[in-house]
Amino acid sequence: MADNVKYDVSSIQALEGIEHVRKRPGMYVGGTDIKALHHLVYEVVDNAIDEALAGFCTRINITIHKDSSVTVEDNGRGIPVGPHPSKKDANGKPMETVDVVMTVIGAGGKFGGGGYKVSGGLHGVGVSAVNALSEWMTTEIRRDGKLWRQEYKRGVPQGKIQQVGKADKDQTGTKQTFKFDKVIFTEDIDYRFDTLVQRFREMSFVTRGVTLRFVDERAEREMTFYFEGGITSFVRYLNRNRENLHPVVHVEKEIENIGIEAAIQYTDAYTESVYSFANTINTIDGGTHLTGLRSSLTRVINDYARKSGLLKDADPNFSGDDTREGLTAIVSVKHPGPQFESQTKVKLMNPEVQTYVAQVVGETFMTFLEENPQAAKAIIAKCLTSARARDAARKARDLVIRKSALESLTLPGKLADCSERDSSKTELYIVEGDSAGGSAKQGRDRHFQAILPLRGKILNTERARLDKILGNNEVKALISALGTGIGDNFDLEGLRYGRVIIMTDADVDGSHIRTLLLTFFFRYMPQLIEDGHLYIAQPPLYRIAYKNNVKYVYSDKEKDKALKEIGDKANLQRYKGLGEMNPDQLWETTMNPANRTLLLVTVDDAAEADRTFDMLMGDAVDPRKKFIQTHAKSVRNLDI
Ligand code: 28F
Repeated sequence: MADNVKYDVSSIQALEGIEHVRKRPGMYVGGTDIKALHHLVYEVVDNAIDEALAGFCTRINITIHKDSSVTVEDNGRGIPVGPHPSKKDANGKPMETVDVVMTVIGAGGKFGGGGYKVSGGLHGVGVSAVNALSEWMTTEIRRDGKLWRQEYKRGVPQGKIQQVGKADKDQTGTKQTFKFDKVIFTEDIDYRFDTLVQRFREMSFVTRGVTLRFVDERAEREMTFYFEGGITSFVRYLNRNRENLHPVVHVEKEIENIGIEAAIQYTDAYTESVYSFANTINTIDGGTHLTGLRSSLTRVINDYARKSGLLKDADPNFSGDDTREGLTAIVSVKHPGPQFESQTKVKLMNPEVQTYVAQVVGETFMTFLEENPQAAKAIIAKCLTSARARDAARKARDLVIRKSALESLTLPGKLADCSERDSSKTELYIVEGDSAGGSAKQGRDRHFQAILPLRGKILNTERARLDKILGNNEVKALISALGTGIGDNFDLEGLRYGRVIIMTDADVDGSHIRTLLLTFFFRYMPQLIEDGHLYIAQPPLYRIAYKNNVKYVYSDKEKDKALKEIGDKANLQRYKGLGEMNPDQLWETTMNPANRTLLLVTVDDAAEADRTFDMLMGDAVDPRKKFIQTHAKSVRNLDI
């Protein structure tokens, strides 16, 4: 049938568009890596979310099949079937609507096409880009009592849309199934359950009343999200292990066509957990909506504290940091024309949003304080404590920073340094535990590899502020070994090793220490990460011996594959920790540049760790343990 297809003007443009997407995937989905792969799913789900935000859809089902094809199905109106109102071919004949949506690059996205797109906005490139990057894609539409189907290969329609059955009159919706094109994406990547779950959870929190069901047929796992209370539920969820000071304060208003919603609750925690969303996208770099929320809370709390005499004339105002400690809040805006800082940085820039959010949140929170004096008192007492603690911590930290500048002149005793002095050639392995440290010292190439063993728990103080970590001896040793200083004194010029490699066990403690180190680097030495100096070592999970050969594998998938090839003559050993490997094995598998794989840590990874740190350092022990355990494996893969 494909032979009979004549390409009209729009469809010729579509073909050129498809070619361009396949040639330059980076411009449309941000690359060909695992992030870009997940992007495909978000793009399709975004369309269903849009249909939900428009008020026509209540259920969204997402399924990853065994072959890694993905189905997304909604119970919305269904993409209209029939001629498209504006896209015409060379003969003046209109194109089929579904083909416009599925093949004209930018038709459904932010490049226009009428009717604004609420969800997404950041990607917003349209489902046509997903189609172009898929080996095949099938669209099924239920509408007007009929079931329609259209198929595509690498973005090209395979004939004309066909009616393939009937549907109940009240059964409408859109179903998209696609298989990402292996030719395009980085070899051997696949969807990660946890990454997708995280995104779907966030999406459903900010789209109240929609049930999102996610099934992973590869591992027979599934999750359903439904949040009746929207972001209020989100705040309750975040504070589930914390002691709160008052019920969640919620506000929802529309100003100048911009939907503004916020939910706020203070707890006795030391950290701030504030998340911002623009058109359901988690804006991890914040932006004007977040600034508006924060500034209004600081202003209102100061105003109220003065008025009520809780803050005396002689006391200075609370700083932003003081009013943020223990704050859990979500701000979510729905904007018809969102401006983002750039394609990759997720930061909202529209200036008017700051004013509107500050106004709406300020009014609501002031009213709340006035009507709930007990809660107000508790919040202000918390701010006072935090102001005092911050003052004390600042003094302590300055001391440590000044001292560490001095101490960095002497190298720590436990550092096994390398002989090479040219930092473009040197590597520092930060190793957990003395026994693993011993193997690493013996196994390394001492010419360019230095080893710094850190003892077991770098941090055992519950609920410690990160400031405290600076006083820790292990961390002090790390700072001096690196030679850069920290905080305001940081100087990349001083860096003694071109690569700084975190090497920890693939178990719970290992992932805890890794998270802690990532958080430390993120907060005190971000340039180290930005400049691409920080890595994570990948020790093997198994050793497979057969006949006279030995093979090391780094994932369960690889292990299964290898065992299939070798058969049952194989002798399998699982490595529980680095300490179980002898020095030669450690060198061969994890340290030898010829064989090893290193994961480069990006700022995103570290920011994730920083958020995770919050959760790891929370109050209740059980949920924390559980979190670390369920995430231990994925932390290994940097999917924290
Ligand atoms: C599985 C992912 O993509 N859902 C969608 C709709 C509904 C309409 C629509 C979509 C019409 C003219 C483009 C229906 N009825 N889920 C989805 N649900 N697209 S995608 O319209 C597309 C536009 O050009 C829809 C009336 N208006 C819109």
